[in-house]
Amino acid sequence: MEDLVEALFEAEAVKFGSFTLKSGLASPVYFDLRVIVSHPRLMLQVSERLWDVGRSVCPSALLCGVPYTALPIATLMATAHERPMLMRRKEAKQYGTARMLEGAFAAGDVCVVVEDVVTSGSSVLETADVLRQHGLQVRDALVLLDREQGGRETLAGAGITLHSVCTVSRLMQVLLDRGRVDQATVDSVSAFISQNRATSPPPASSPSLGPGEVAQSYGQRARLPSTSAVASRLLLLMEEKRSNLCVSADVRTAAELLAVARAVGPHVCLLKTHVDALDDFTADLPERLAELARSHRFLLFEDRKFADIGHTARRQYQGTCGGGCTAACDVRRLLCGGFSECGVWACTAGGVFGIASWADLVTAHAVAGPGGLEALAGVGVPLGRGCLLIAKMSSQGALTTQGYTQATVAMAEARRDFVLGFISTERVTHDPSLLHVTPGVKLQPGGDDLGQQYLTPEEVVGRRGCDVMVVGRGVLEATDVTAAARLYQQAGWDAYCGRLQPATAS
Ligand code: S5P
Repeated sequence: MEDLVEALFEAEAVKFGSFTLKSGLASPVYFDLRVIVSHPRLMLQVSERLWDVGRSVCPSALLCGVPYTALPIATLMATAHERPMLMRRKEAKQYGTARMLEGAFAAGDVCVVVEDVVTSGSSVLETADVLRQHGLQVRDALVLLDREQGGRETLAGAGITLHSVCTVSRLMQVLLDRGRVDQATVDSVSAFISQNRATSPPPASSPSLGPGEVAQSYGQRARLPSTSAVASRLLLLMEEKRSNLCVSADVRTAAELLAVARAVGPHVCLLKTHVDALDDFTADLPERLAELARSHRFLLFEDRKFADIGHTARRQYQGTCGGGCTAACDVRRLLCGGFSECGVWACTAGGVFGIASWADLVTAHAVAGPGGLEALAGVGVPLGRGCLLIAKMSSQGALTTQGYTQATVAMAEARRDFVLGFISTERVTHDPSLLHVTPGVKLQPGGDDLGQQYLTPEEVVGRRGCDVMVVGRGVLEATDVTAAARLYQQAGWDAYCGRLQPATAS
């Protein structure tokens, strides 16, 4: 590695002096790895060192170099070791196929990102985003030089482990030991690096976080004229309970669901359910859940993800009626479209789960267009219910692309009486009266073997400015579920307080 550092210095891939960076900052050091294309031996050395670092971490992964500098490096690694690679385009072709990714792959394949220098991590993230949008799993990045300016941490927050051949501190030490630089240069570089640690940027496609959304407390946002009644109820509850935690109670039986509700109740603002995944749903379960929700002060959130045409979605959302009706009387009347008595012959309602009769919130996809949402709103609004539209999913390869997300936001804006916000891994609007509820959260970033991707509470609430974090297995798989919920509650609240202005932080 020492010889490689010296060779980079000789090839002027590392320079010292005064350089103006793209950001406008004056830097005493400059790394330009593009020059190595003129030094074939050095290119080989660089690619072999990256291979040494990477081969044990990702034995059979595809390789993808961040364009352009890392493209030839990844190519050398791929050809020397017979490892297939992918090529990411920086811009879509104007003719033929509009592919952003070239090469053969299948959804679920693992791909490692290769980069020359990492500063904030944003260029690795951009490439990782494209790979993930194509269904690939990205968990590792190989880099020649880590500038130690926050990139490692940012990438970890996005579930990517950075493996570097060398850090700037190590490089400076080698050059000092070999008499290539003096101590004053080493000191000025290390001062520059520590004073200019990049903070994690919001994701590229996310609106930047302005004072509108992040500097106002939940309580302040609850009182905005544009905040819907349901959003306001939730925001006030969050402030009162000091909790932005939603536990996703993904369990098998009704007894387990009630036990989880009891255990996490004091620590959550929302309890999320998938009642259609229970083995033994019975008509009395919603009322028992509602009792716990009342006593522990949380809202019930059925994650039904409606996605059908309006006519079908309405039937799925409305309650069971005609004999099996479990809804309170006034609710039943509403669901029955005004009939005073429920009866199979008269009732338009359907669905054994009776979701509208008990769930304060539901989720819906925008994919079916406004008709689906209209139908749901027709049922939910008179009952004082709310809906979260799914804007950006947490799973790898999710098809919630930027255009789709924008259309979802537009649909939400047209039904503000029903839509209180979004399910999204990042903020998709500046509007502080719309909530961002984020699944895929764990204290340790990473993922599962089916494409779920986890970010930390600090990343989701602190950096990305989301409002509620959804935690399932992070809590449910703990030996002490209550203690785990308390831990997540604290982590989420700390992240929220950290992002507020000092004047409003509590
Ligand atoms: O994009 C999404 C949307 C949702 S609602 N990604 C998700 O993971 N979810 C839900 O959040 C998912 O259905 C599950 O109930 C929960 C995440 O659970 P965990 O165990 O992975 O934390």
